[in-house]
Amino acid sequence: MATLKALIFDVDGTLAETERDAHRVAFNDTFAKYHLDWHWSETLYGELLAVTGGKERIQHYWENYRQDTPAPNNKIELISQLHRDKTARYNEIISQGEIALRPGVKRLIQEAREHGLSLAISTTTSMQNVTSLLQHSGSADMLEWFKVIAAGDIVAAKKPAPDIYLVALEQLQLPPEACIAIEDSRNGLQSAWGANIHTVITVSDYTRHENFNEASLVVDQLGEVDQPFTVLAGDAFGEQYVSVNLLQKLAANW
Ligand code: XBP
Ligand code: MG
Repeated sequence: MATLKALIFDVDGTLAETERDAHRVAFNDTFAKYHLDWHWSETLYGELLAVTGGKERIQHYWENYRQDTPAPNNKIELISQLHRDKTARYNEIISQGEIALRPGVKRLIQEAREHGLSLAISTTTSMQNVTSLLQHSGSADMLEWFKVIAAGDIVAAKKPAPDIYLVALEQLQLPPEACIAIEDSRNGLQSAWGANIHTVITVSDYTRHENFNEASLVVDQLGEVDQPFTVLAGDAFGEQYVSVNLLQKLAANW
């Protein structure tokens, strides 16, 4: 039996559906700007998501799909430059405010605050991207609600490695059994579970077919009072949406 003290949220796919209409578009716009004949279709992007991290994804694509594109001596620097431009473009897209938070995200975060739980983020994407998503899709002060934000290149090994969750635990100064991770992908689940953190999965557009065997609960969305979730695996104790009460019931069974 564990007492829940913190929720640790993934970002892309979990807080918002950012991948297809924001990250993917930003990558493609950047490739066009650099006159590269690269285009990531919605389907191809789903395959490429197996590799986490934008720079790592570009390198993986170049080396495995486009060996016909000549590589300059400063290839790694060029990838970093492409990625900087992609981040700028992503921030432009997010600042238009058209990518909404997923159902139940803001409600659960507010509920957690009312219960005195700490909030953290554990993500592969950059601090800059997290900041603009919370600001434009959440609210002006939402960033301040999070005690810890573990993001991007602060770890050498990105998800599915556990490192980014281990950083979050260290900064929260909590043991894994006092926390629950909210994730949307197999890579994210492996990362959290690798740090011994129990995980609730809210499947996203690109991840609903993935294997979530190690998860405590798998749902199609966090849900709202008037918009119940569908339970895909695990026991939701008859609840209709992911509430602090439900997360505490899950924790009581660890
Ligand atoms: C998802 C990812 C990220 C984004 C791109 O991370 O794999 O790499 O697709 O982000 P998570 P950057 O779900 O863990 O947040 O281009 O900023 O690396
Ligand atoms: Mg994710």
